[in-house]
Amino acid sequence: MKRFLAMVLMCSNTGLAAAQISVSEAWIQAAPPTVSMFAGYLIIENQDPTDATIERFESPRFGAIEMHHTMMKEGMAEMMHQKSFQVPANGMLKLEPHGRHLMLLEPTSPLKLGEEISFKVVAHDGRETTFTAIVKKPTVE
Ligand SMILES: [Cu+2]
Repeated sequence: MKRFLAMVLMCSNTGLAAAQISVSEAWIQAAPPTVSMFAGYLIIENQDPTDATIERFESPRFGAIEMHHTMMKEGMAEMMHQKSFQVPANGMLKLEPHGRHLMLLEPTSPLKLGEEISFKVVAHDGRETTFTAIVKKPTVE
């Protein structure tokens, strides 16, 4: 019973039309000032019992945002443009280096290290959420 109450309280924070997609660990790979194309990475979670099709990302900081998937083709890494990203029901999708990522184009001005940039992500069924991504150097693996 206690647990149920806690859940109700948590849900009531976001209201009835709770955003059932959420984003965490969003970051943008820092690049030299001459670069005008950036890669963004994040985790999208889908708390809904149906799959989510991510249709687009928006940010006032970029003129265009594409969804890409890096794949190996004959030994060469190639970026494939994706029309959407699928996030499984009650599951998550991780965008990470060497895999799926956001391609951030036409920045309004050079990105600064440590800058926090706001985004919106929209799914096919109208579900959307906002999030912030930080510009940082990749951690060495
Ligand atoms: Cu790309």
